[in-house]
Amino acid sequence: MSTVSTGSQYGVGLITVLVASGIAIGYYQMYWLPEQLATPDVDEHVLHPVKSTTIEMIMGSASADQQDNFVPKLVNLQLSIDNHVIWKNVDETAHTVTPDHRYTDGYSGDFGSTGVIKPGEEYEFLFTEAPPNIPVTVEYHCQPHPWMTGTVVVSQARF
Ligand SMILES: [Cu+2]
Repeated sequence: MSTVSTGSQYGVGLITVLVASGIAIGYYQMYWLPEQLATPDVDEHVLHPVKSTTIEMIMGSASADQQDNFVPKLVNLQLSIDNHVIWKNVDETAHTVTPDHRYTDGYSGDFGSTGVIKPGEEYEFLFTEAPPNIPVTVEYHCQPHPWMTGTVVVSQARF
C-alpha cells in the first residue's frame, strides 16, 4: 500500500518537472530567442550619442515657392556622436518624414514617421548602422509636400 502511494508521488513529481521544463523551453523558443535574434548588439555609445541632431520643418514649408523647408537639408551624422535625430515641426502645417526608398535600421526598425507630424510635434529616429568607410545615405521627403526633401548621411565616427 505504501509502495503504491510512494510510486504515485514520484509520478506527480516527474510530471511537475516535465511540465515546468516544457514551459521553460517554450518560453525560450517563443519569446527569449526571437528577441535576442531580432535586436542586434549595439555599442552603448551608439545607443547614447554625445548629442542629438535637430532638423526643423520651418515656417512656410508647405509652400512650393519657399526654397528652405527641412533645415538643415543635409546632415552628416557620426555614430556615437550625433546619430540621434529629431525632426521638429515649427510650422503651422502638418508634415511627414517619409523615406524615398524604404530604409530599415537593425535596431530602430523602419525609418519614417507614422502618419503626420503636427505643428509643435516632433519625430525622432536613432540611426545605429553604417559599414566601415561606407556612409549610408538616406533620402526623405514630405508626403503632402513632395518638394520638401532632405538627406541624412550616416558614417562611423573617426577618432
Ligand atoms: Cu510637408
